[in-house]
Amino acid sequence: MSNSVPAGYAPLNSETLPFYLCDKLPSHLNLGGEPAEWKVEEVGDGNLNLVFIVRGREKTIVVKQALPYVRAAGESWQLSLTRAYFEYNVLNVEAKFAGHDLVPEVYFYDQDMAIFAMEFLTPHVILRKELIAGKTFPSLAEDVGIFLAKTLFHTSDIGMNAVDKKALVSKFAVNHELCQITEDLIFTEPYFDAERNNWNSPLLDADVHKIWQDQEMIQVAMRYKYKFMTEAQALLHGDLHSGSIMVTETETKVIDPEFGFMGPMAFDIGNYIGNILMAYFSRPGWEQDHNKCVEYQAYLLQEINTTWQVFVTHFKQLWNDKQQGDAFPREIYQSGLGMSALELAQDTFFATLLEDTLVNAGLEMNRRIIGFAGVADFKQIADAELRAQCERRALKLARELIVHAKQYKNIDSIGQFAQGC
Ligand code: SR1
Ligand code: MG
Repeated sequence: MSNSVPAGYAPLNSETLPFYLCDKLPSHLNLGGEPAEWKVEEVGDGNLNLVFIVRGREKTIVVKQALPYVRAAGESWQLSLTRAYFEYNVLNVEAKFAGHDLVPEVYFYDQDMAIFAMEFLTPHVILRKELIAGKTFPSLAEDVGIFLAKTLFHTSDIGMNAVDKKALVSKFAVNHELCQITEDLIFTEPYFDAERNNWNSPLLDADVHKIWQDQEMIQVAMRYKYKFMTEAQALLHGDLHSGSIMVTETETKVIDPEFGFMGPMAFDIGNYIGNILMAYFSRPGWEQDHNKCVEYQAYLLQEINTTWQVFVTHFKQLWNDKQQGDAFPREIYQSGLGMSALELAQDTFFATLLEDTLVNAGLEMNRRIIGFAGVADFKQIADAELRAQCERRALKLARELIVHAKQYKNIDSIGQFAQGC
């Protein structure tokens, strides 16, 4: 795939999109009425792309188009259009393994225009907004745990045959530009005085300067950057934060996998947990009633525990029942050494995965507080001093997770440290 802008590419707007779509929409996708009467709204509030809702008389769809630059930074930060290709393809792989209960349906993709159309999710709302509003979701932890187990297991050498798995590695290795954004923004820039960093200054200046001197933590961050760059374990969503999940009371849909590539499983799990922890630490900035605040924080810790437990249970079940996958082969475990050896192998696997998950959660928290791409949970707290207090506590836990991850033998115990922050 080329990084240049194809001759046929032009960014669309609310006026031009209907005319583009009437040529491109597959015949089974009838929005109803004339294109001129379709109601089009640009609703993108993410860092990268244009996102349109197109409402016809009978059907509404979402259309997402990549820009040749980072939307949140402007044209000075060029970025190739290929991310639309990766997002479309990751959505298809995720849907194959996790199903359309958890992943939206995609309708078509046009490479020249770096655009694809997908299911309009309604009345779903972005999870981050709902967490800030203090809402609870009875099936969220179960859904995210299952999403992680199915997508990570089936695209790993444990659950997929080696030829198919290596084909995925090759296909998604070309997403190197978005990988580099992650490598820079998560693993490198928060740990030195990078121009793009953007923290709650001057209140956090001293805290951030201290982090730049924290050799113990920085060495771990660099080790995990290397793991991110080299451990092609499974197809990652690549950006699994609470802004990449849409929810209703009963449904969960994972969107926006344009950062997808074959990387370490712990990156996705840690990213998600890190974001729930940021909801936890930002809570006092949103909820003045102390009891309600504590109650919601307890709910968030419980969400983390359940997500991890559901993930492990489902991943283990898939592993026990597996029919293919050259790692941990059936010949050895299902019929040779037997189930007790399999349990031992799994215990070791999940112990390492938990350690790596906690480190990645801590790294995600650091970067959202220090680096270029902050999160609304903290950034939209109006009182800068209160925000700084919340962020300082989060930075304390982040350091603990990064430096002492090995000491946490089960996920529950991080809740105790979080409460002590
Ligand atoms: C330049 S992109 C900044 C961030 O936005 C995306 O959602 C990813 O989290 C990325 O790191
Ligand atoms: Mg995104």
